[in-house]
Amino acid sequence: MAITITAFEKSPDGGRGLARDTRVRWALEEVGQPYAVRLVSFAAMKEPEHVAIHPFGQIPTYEEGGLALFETGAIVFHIANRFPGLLPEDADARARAITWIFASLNTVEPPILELQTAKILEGNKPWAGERMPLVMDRIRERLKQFAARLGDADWIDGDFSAADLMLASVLLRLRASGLLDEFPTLAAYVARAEARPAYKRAFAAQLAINAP
Ligand SMILES: N[C@@H](CCC(=O)N[C@@H](CS)C(=O)NCC(=O)O)C(=O)O
Repeated sequence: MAITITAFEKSPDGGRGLARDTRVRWALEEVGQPYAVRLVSFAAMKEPEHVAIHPFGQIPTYEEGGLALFETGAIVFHIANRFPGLLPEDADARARAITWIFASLNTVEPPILELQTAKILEGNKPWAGERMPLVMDRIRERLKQFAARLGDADWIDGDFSAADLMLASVLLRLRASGLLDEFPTLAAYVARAEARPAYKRAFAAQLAINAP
C-alpha cells in the first residue's frame, strides 16, 4: 500500500530538520518503506481538504490506503507496529519502548516547546527576560532526569527503537539553545541517532525541499 505524508512547502526552519515530518521520514527510512510527500503551504493546511485529515491544520499527516493519521507519536508508533525494525519482539520490551514514545511527547517535549514559545511568541514581552531562566531550568531538570536514566548506554532500553527515534527528535530541537551541550551524554546520544543512515536520508530529503 502506497504511503503519502505531508510536509511544509517551505519549512520555517530553512531545512534544519526541526519540522516534524523529519521524524516520520526517519521512521519510514528505518523500516525501508518508500513514501511520497505532498507539500502543503500554511494556507493550504487550514483548508477543509487538509483539515479533514489533520483536524488541527498541521503537518505531518500519514496516508496509507484508506487510513489517514496525524500526530507524530501515533504515526511513528503505527509505522513501528506495522513494519519490523523499530520495536522489540519481546512483549515487555515493546511495552517499555512504547512507554518511552509517550514520555518523549508528554514529558520531555513540553518544556522544550515552552522555550520555543518564550523565544518566538513572547520574546518581546516586558517580562520575557524574567521568564526565560525559569523555562531553561525546567528543561535542565528534564534533561538531568533523562540523562540519569540513560547513563552510559547507547540507547534508552536495549537496541535502537522508535523510542530513541522520538526522544532524539525531541532533544535535537535544543541544539541551538546550547542546553544539550550542558549534558555531554545526551549530546552524544543525539549525535549517535543523527549518524544513523536512515536519519541522514530523512534529513537530506527534507533539506532538498527546504534549503534556503
Ligand atoms: N503534536 C503534533 C504537532 C504538530 C505540529 O506542531 N506541526 C507543526 C510543524 S512541526 C505545524 O504544522 N505548524 C503549523 C501550524 O500549527 O499552523 C505532532 O507531533 O504531530
